[in-house]
Amino acid sequence: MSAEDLKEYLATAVALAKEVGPAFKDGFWRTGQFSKVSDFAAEDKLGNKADCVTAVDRYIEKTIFDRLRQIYPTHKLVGEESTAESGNGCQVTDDPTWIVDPVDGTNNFVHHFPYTGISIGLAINKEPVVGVIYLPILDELYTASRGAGAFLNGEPLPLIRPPALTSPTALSQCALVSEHGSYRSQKTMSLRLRSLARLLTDKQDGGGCLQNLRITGGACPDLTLVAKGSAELYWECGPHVWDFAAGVVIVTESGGAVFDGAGWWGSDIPESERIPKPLNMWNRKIVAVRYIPDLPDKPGSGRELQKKLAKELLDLVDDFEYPPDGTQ
Ligand code: LIP
Repeated sequence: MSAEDLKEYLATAVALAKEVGPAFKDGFWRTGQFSKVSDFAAEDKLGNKADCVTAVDRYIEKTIFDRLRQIYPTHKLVGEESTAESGNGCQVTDDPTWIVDPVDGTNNFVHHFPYTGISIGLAINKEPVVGVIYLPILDELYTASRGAGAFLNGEPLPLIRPPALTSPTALSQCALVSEHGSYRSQKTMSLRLRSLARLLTDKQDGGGCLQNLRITGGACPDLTLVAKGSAELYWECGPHVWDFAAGVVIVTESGGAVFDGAGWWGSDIPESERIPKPLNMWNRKIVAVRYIPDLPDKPGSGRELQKKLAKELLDLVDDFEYPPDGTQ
């Protein structure tokens, strides 16, 4: 895969995101709640009304997939609506694979809350290499491709730069974005809430004393905040590969780092082995850390701090069991 190929794939993803933008905006302003009288009513996916799909999700995914099939007939396609509705996980291959969430932050979409958008990622040889997130209501287009940087409406990311962008050395200097997810069993919710409580609790009581916790309602907006420099960390267990494939490219190309998000709380893994592992994007557990500038006279310290912050977080959160999105 050459730099020219990546440029072309990125241009395709941008063109597709822009093409479906008007349908997204149109749907956003219509009735989106569980009303029976609207063609745009949200349908319940999990039986608990916490996860929903609208006609707009299906329309956008179909439009994008129809175009991709015409342009790249041999490429594989993974999409929130078609893949989730077929009920089958994906067989992960080295083939170019487009990974699409037509409406990320669907709950925001149906509540007319603008942190919602279209996510188009491309993985080649199982590695995410192109990412486009378009938040049409906020008029924010995030673009990135492997080795060529990340941008917001053409401005290089991170948008916040040193000296305004400092080098946090502990969770107590960090803002975390996370989500409550749509699986609401008592077991899942209590693991999640206890993990968040530990992260927020004072250090003398065994916590991380995180400075700030935010929930925007979608993995895509969360990852764009990390790429921009407006949040230090994103951690979530349970989102799907289509929620974050594009965001992973945008974060890493902005100088950020991504890791496996399975926590170590209560595990007997010795301290010496608690090293944040590379992200497996089909496993639904992720930590992302924003770009951290090196400390004065300490080259490489920014990368070390990214690992340190991820470790500090993972030490305090539980592991969660979710069926993976794909098998290799
Ligand atoms: C959502 C993700 C979010 C997760 C939700 C859901 P959707 O995606 O953005 O991170 O917590 O459960 O998967 O359904 O709005 O596209």
